[in-house]
Amino acid sequence: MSRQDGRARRVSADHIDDAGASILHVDLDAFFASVELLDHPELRGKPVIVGNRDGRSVVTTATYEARAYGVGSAMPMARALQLCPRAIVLPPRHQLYREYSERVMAIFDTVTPKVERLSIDEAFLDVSGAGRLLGSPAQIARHLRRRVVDETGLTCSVGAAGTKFVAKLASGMAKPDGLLVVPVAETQTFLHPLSIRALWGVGGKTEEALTRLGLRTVADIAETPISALRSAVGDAMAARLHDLSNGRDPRAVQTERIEKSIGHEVTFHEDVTDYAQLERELLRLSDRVASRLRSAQVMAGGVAVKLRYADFTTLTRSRRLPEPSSVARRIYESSSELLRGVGSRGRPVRLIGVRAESLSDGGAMMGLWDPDEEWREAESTVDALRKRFGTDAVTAASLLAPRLGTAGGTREPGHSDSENAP
Ligand code: TTP
Ligand code: MG
Repeated sequence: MSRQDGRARRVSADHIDDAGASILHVDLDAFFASVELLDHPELRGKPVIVGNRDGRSVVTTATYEARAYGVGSAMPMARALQLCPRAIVLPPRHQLYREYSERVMAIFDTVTPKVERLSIDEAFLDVSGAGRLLGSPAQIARHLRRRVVDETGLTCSVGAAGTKFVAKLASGMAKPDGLLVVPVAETQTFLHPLSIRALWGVGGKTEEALTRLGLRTVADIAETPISALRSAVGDAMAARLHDLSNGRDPRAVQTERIEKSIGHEVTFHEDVTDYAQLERELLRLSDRVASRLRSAQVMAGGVAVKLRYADFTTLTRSRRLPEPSSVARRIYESSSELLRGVGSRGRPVRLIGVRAESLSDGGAMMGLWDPDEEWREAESTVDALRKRFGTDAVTAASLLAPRLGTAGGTREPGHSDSENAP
């Protein structure tokens, strides 16, 4: 998609047909950086990066002024500072961001009970029932944006549409500090010129396969018979692409959260400095977490990694998954990226943990559009085997063997596990 630097910003005029555009996607602008600016007003208008300066760290987020230089989330810090040498780098203060997140979410909760929190700074709101009290979707969105800025000093962007998928795309285009309403009747016109990458789940191999067929825009996909899509990207992905490109997205705003998170952590008897061993632990923990997600029939929207060093300093890093998942491989991929982002290799670690966050009801999506169908099935088979033969009968390594070669996932002697879903 676009570079998310605000250059392609699209917002709605005051009088727009918003009937039925009652799903709002709200996302705070440059969230961590914007919170920092509240404490450092003298830095307003300057390129500011949030992240650790040390060599191997990555950018957590950056102000739009820094994004103009090409700086973006997850970029190595060293690269970001090459692109924008005069950027001011501030270390993250996660607790503070959580507090602001709670305050913003509490504002959403006063607008409608139908709020689905997606991550620390974004949520879907279904305002179809809120109309009598607060007005039309666009009026509600304006009211909400005003309240968020008045009560917290933070700006957010809102997309309003008939479906979640389109609302989320719209908020992204409205950034920063904008509102974009996609009238329901114009959903197709809105979607069709977009690149295939705008479609949820399209990247990497799927994108390559579609490009090979000569498909470049959403309109191209909408016009392709589903049978042709099936042979290119498989049944589940074809069904999803066919629906999304035609403006259909059956997912409802989900308010119920079964649990807040599911996590496992391990305390080593002897501090670990070997990076490969930490990676192996992540693999094993990811496998456990995923297995519990599946048995609870939920999907994780995000993953967090916790590290406690020998001196007892503890840090957690989290990120959202490209899309909700209950597949060990996905949890592992994200958690190991997080571990890599921490830097400070070689520092003795006493505890490591993996936590699946932003859980949502898996049933709504599974089987409908599920590009990870094969992995999920394989892993479910493992679940069944474990039920019969015990947890250690099938190791994490055997799950992920094709990619990870010899990484051993069996229990290392000399550490204790804890399970800690709240
Ligand atoms: P985003 O909403 O993706 O990004 P943002 O709010 O900084 O910027 P914008 O929405 O205007 O494009 O993520 C919210 C916060 O989550 C972000 O401020 C920092 C954190 N985050 C990470 O820690 N790692 C990541 O890889 C990403 C994408 C975000
Ligand atoms: Mg944001």
